[in-house]
Amino acid sequence: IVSDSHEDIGRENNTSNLRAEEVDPIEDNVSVLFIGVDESEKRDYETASRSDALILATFNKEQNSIKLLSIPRDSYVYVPEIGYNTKINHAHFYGGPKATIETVENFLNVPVDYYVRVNFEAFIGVINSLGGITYDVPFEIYEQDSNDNADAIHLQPGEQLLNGEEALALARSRKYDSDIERGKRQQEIIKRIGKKATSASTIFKLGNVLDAIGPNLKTNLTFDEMKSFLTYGINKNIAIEMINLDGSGGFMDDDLWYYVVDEESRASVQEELREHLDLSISNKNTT
Ligand code: C30
Repeated sequence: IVSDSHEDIGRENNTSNLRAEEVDPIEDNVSVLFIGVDESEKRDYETASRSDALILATFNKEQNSIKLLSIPRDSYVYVPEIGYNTKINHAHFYGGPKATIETVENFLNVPVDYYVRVNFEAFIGVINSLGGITYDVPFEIYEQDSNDNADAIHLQPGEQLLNGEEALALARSRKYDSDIERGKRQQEIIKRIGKKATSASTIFKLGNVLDAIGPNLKTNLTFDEMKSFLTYGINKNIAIEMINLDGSGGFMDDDLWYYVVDEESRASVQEELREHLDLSISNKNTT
């Protein structure tokens, strides 16, 4: 059923190079990288889009807990696909989900088992198929819609039900504060999507949703694996924790802004996520 959405990235046994053996998303503690790209019907970048939202989720089955790490899109990191440092969101431009996953794995030394990539249309489709998500909008927002029409979306502050276009505007908006704060809103949005998709009142027809969204969503999860993730979350009290990478530095080069993640923060996040996945706290590539 998911032929239009399913896409492996060519790893042996669909397994991360940082894994000693294959993992099972139902039994094991695994990670999922959510990738939001700056592509829409209007922009039509084909594969040459950037990942402006990058959120790594780790699942711990015994603890019933999920950690959501937001990785700032301007982070200055080594991109193995091209062999030099640049913005993390450019990895996707050069080599899609595969290059993005390799970059995140190299940066954090944490295996990325699965990815789910959405463009603007897929994101809108997911939210609308859930009947919207509730969100406490922090301030009045005027934002572009998915076709980049200026100020087409206008939100008032306060808890409210957002449709797909409105949630997208919230996920993209950064002019009122910063990309870092935008990343925090994206974490909260993913949490809301997850809660709604697994709530008793929502009959989430995954098959119909994926059919409607088609190739705008790409994932190396099979249909059954996606289904089991959702089933796992139903009626469970799962603790969801947000994590962020601190950065004290940044620099401009050729008119582009780069964010520099503090080495200490990178190391402590790495340790926290490896522990959450039940991996040994070890140095690079010694999983
Ligand atoms: C069962 C399982 C495992 C899954 C089930 C399904 C689930 C749970 C799916 C979850 C949905 C997913 C995968 C979500 C992914 C993560 C999120 C939250 C994605 C949200 C949005 C998205 C699709 C992509 C990211 C879009 C972002 C953040 C930015 C792109 C600004 C320019 C130059 C100006 C421009 C200005 C604004 C809005 N724009 O938007 O417009 O390109 O943003 O900051 O680059 O541009 O600056 O200065 O020209 O107008 O201010 P943008 P920009």
